[in-house]
Amino acid sequence: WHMFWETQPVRHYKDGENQEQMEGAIDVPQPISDIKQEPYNLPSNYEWCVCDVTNDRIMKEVYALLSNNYVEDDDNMFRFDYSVQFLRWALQPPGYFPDWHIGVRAKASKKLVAFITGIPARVHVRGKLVFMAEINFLCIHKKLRAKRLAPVMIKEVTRRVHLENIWQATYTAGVVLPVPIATCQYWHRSLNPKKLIDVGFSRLAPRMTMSRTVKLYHLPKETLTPGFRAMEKQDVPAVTQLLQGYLSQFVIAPDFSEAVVEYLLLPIKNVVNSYVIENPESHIITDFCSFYTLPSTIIDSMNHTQLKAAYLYYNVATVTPLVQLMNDILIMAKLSNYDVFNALDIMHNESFLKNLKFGPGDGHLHYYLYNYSLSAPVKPLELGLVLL
Ligand code: MYA
Ligand code: JJ1
Repeated sequence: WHMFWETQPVRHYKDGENQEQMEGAIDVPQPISDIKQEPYNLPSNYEWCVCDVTNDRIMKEVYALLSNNYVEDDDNMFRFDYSVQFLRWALQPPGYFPDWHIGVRAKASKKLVAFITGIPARVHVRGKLVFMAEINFLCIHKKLRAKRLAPVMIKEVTRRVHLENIWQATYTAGVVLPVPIATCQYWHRSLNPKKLIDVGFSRLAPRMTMSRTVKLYHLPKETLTPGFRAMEKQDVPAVTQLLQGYLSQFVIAPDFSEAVVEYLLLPIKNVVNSYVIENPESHIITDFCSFYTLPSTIIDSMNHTQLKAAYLYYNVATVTPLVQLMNDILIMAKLSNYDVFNALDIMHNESFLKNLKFGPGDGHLHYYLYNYSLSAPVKPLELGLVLL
């Protein structure tokens, strides 16, 4: 029973699960003049603030809130540790709205106790181009949980998105809400198996020794595909073309402009790594792959405090086999000292996961749309969208 979600324009479990559904917006847009002009009311001890992500002092507060209170695995052993640099990058794509970076502060102490963000994005949904908000980083301080603050924050971000004449949103969560459009699984490829086992991220397989395990996950010291190199600014048009061509086959996929590709995919140290394959003769860019950096805090560990994880971002293989491209990106991540490489079972990822010794994780990621109903659920392999 979902007291809040029942009231929202999302699919509900009672909606004929077996019947055919309409496809498209659930509620029609309101006239902008009908949208509530004032923020929603918070409990009286709290107030709204806009978190200016360009301000170092404010980003330290956001970082402190998230690094201590954001998403953990099912056994509370690891917690996402998004860096300030990463958050700045994720929250300022072309056309972003500063007032979609919403904080809640205690009135007396001014301490930041909750956060939610939106960024604008153009997303293709079964061929239709839809202007959306991507909602992320919803976080409430552990001491303020279960007080029904999340619904107020979601309504407030919704109001601010509506004020920009945007009526749909997409978001992902580790929890099941009404109603996922798709449910994906995380897969993990050990790069530093000894550390992963030491900290309880993975286990020694039956009848395996540590030295056999280290050997099993060993990777070459350099990439194998001729022409593999870091993406540069001059590659933006070619990479945009590759992505647009590749992503058009998926039911849900971002509509990437050159400006967005330049912003999201040009390498930034410890934030996003992108590579291309440039044909040594023709100099044509034939393939592309990328990952982003999202470490986790190891919650109670003796020897280690942080797990360095790479997450597969976007990939396009047109000439090089996808497994070979992925093998090269694993080599790059290993050379850059990442402990683990994570990927979802979306797009064509299934085709290389087992081959390259990824194993299934215990975490799932559910994808959602707000105010948009799909006529049928989507398979993970029909998803072409990665949220940060
Ligand atoms: S997903 C990451 C979410 N963050 C975390 O998991 C961090 C750790 N957890 C927390 O900080 C809190 O537990 C949160 C809930 C903040 C998650 N998405 O205040 P409450 C519903 C949506 O008493 P708390 C991400 O960032 C829950 O079912 N709803 O609960 C994407 C219940 O409603 P109902 C959620 O535990 C976020 C109500 O909240 C989530 O103190 C997308 C309880 O509220 C969740 N992850 O706080 C947000 N978890 O009674 C939606 C619980 O109905 C965006 N709930 O079951 C929608 C689109 C908006 C824009 C639209 C524009 C057009
Ligand atoms: O990282 C995750 N699981 C790990 C650690 C499990 C620790 C015990 N719970 C895991 N490890 C096994 C690795 C092993 C390596 C060798 C091959 C076999 C596998 O499974 C999981 C994902 O699997 N992560 C989480 O649960 C974190 C939360 C995920 C939901 C994210 C929500 C994001 C919302 C923002 O939009």
